[in-house]
Amino acid sequence: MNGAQALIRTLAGCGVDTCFSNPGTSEMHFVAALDAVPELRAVLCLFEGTATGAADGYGRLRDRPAAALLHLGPGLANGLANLHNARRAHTPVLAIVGDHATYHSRLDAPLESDIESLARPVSRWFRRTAAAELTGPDAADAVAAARRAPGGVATLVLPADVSWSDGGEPAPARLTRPPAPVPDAAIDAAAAALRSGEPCLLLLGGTALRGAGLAAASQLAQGTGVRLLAETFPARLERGAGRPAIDRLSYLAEFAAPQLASARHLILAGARAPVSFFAYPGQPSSLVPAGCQVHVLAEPGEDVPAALGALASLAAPAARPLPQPAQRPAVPDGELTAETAAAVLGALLPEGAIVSDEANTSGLWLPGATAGAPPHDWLTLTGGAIGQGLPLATGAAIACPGRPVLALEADGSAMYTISALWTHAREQLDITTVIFSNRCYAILGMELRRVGAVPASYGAGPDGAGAGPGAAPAAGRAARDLLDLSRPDLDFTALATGMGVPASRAQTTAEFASALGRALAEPGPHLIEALIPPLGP
Ligand SMILES: Cc1ncc(C[n+]2csc(CCOP(=O)(O)OP(=O)(O)O)c2C)c(N)n1
Repeated sequence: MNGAQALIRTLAGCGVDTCFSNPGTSEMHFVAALDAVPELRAVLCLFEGTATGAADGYGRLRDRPAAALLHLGPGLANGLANLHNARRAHTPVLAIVGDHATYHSRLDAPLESDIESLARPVSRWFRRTAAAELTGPDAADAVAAARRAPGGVATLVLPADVSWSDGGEPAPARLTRPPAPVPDAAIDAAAAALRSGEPCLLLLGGTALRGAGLAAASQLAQGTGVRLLAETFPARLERGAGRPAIDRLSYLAEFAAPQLASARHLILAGARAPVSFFAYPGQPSSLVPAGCQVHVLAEPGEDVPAALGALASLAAPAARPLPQPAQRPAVPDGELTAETAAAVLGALLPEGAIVSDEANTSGLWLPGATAGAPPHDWLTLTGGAIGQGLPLATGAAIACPGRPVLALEADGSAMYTISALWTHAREQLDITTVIFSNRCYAILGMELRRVGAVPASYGAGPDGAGAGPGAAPAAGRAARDLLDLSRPDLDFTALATGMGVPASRAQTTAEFASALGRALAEPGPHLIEALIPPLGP
């Protein structure tokens, strides 16, 4: 058995059943070995950012790693932004980077680069396999490293001669230790804060935002009056009718500050102490209010749901969680806007849906409109690196074949990894993509003023059409052009059909509702381009 065969058999034995791949010459023995091991499904992605984002989506749903097969340093580099998002999500991901043969590296052939330096910042574990006999053990170690709570990216570099040399032997799966229990002292300290009589806020993140953690948190809120908030960008939030509802901390510091202002005790459960997404001149970077004491109930790598359960038994033993009632908005009429589109989505969201949310400014109304929809999972942009949504949906659909997936995409973000649509078609994934086509980088139009780059008083000027919100004439033509996606207008229906995804365009709320209804009723991928005005002045 050669090294590549041993590697693939080890992966299959460790429960890795999917490899999102964009191979090159150095991975040809890996590719050739796939047919002998049908337990590992290889999925072709046409850009490495799709492969890594799909592995993230898969891992967020399955809690075990998929692999992403990447070609040397440049292939890894193309996949880094979504590995960054996966790192922030604490997703178990296995990045396999093919490399030149060991003896070839010193010749500095064109694709030679410092793979380790590229990989380290996103990887919690890194190894270069030195010989065919080591591919099995190294692969088993890599999977275990990716799975270790709270999950992360493990990068294994596989030189071509290690792949093609004989002497490989599959290795058994390593035992994965369960998340560490939280020390009693942390639970007692949180309980004391809850008993203090001062205003308390419980900030939830990571695994706290799933069934057991949310139930315990809601029980605490009912029994003690502690306010609940979820981190701004959760990896996976379980929500909808019958589940405890929870608001997320706002992205904009000026909205987040009042959400936190009254707290005298901030209890962290799987979340980090809140900070402003960016620094703004004259504004504080930490969002912890002055005089507020921070208590770490549980770190992301600890058993967060168990800690919340123990705290609930101690501080609110008689209380019960409060389920969100089932309720949907009516389908509105008239002009299609981000707000009416959200209402349509709330009205039609199917039970068990997985939502990959990269709607950005057009997503403002989505949490409210979908709160009482049937139970569903919500995946967000954990690391702020856009281009995540379409790949994430790819991985989620492959992880959960029976569930409908919605990719809610801002147009600018969609373009980064638009080729993921081709994989949606190739694999016939049940993904409905909605493009919120506002034809600008709307958030940057706001940030231009928020960071003080142009005075706050500037609004859209008389010729501001297509220039984006906040991109007022006073901002200057050159500045406005960098935030404007028109000239030419992107035609997402043409892009989608060109990659095998049936598509339609909606200009009114009624058109959007009927297109969405059709797309959700039919299996397989669909795309709807929703033409909406940008948010902002
Ligand atoms: C990888 C990466 N590149 C660039 C950015 C900077 N950036 C943040 S938002 C944004 C534009 C977003 O536009 P769009 O996705 O259309 O959403 P909208 O703001 O219009 O709602 C850009 C370029 C980023 N966050 N991540």
